[in-house]
Amino acid sequence: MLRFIDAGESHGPGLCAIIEGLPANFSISKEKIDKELSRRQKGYGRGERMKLEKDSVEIISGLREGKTTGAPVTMLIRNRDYDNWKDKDPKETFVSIPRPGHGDLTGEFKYGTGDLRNSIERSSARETAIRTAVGALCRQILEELSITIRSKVQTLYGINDAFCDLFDDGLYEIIEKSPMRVLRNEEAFMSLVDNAKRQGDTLGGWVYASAEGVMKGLGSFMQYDRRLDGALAYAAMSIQGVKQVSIGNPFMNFTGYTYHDGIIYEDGKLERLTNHAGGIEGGISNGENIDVYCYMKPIPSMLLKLPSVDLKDKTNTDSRYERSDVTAVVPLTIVLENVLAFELLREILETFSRDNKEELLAAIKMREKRLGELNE
Ligand code: EPS
Repeated sequence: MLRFIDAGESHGPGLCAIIEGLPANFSISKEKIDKELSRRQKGYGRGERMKLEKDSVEIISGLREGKTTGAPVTMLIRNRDYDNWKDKDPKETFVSIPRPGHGDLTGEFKYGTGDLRNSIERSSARETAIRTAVGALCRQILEELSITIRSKVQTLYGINDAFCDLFDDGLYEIIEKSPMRVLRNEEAFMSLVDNAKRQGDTLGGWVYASAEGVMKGLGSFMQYDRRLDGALAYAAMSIQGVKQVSIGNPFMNFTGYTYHDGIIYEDGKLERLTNHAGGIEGGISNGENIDVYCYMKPIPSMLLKLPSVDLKDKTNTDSRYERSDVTAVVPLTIVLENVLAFELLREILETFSRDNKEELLAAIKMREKRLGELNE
């Protein structure tokens, strides 16, 4: 079983994760993980914090000579901003007015520490840095299995960007270079961000990620908790700020006849004429691209004030402002890619359950052989 646990606070010394269940003998590059961390930090609409951080991972266990050994891998990302926080007086960082939309108040309902700062620190989307690192390690194993994951921003505040095939290299190059990670509507999206910023407001939107090369037969309909779509939706929904998840494009309007993906036999393979199902039928991957769309709500920290209550004396007041991004849809694309990488590797190991690279590759080959799709 592949699993991980992470820890760390937004303004504490750092974030860390322990991943357990990785097969042995896979080469892992720290530089590739750092590249994903840097992709996550880019994007238009980010606040001041990203100017302070320059995320980089330290791998402190589980690799020997750059390869997995089967031992738990421990990763650490230090918070540069910690230097600005470590000597602060707890009275200075104390918070008693919850920001609506954040975990400030619900965290206090649950943990009752008396200082909302504790909820703020752990519920922060800063945690997505370490989740990205975990996925970035897993996607290096996926690469060896010829699985690629790509993403783009699809909508911002209800405005659409063009739909496109993310595996068209020419188009994807444009998306990768765009500060909004869009194909066509970069200027319109950037001016939406500028306007929201001027007004002290924030924006949400949909992002789209797709995985190409995922083998047939991951997940199962045998039990509700083994369905691949359920697992991916759970993982995507657990990213901070995500409120909706769709497997397959949620912006289309179909009848049964126009929705379902016709089956053809071509080049020695069973394939589909379309992929409206997003690559999953009956909770099992069908070999088409796995398409996941996520909607992120507008960020709840904003200059505009919302009604709130000072918990010290229960007086009605205005919400407090904490430094904030205007939108985090751009980093969400990268987080989603890497979250999906972890989940897909977990599902692969669930299905093929092997302890090292050679045995895993052999097991996958055996499946392809049964399906008659092995090109030897
Ligand atoms: C976040 C608030 C901001 C974001 C942060 C998530 O941080 P700060 O409170 O330090 O200004 O920048 O995101 C990150 C630090 C990151 O690495 O993505 C929040 O409240 O969720």
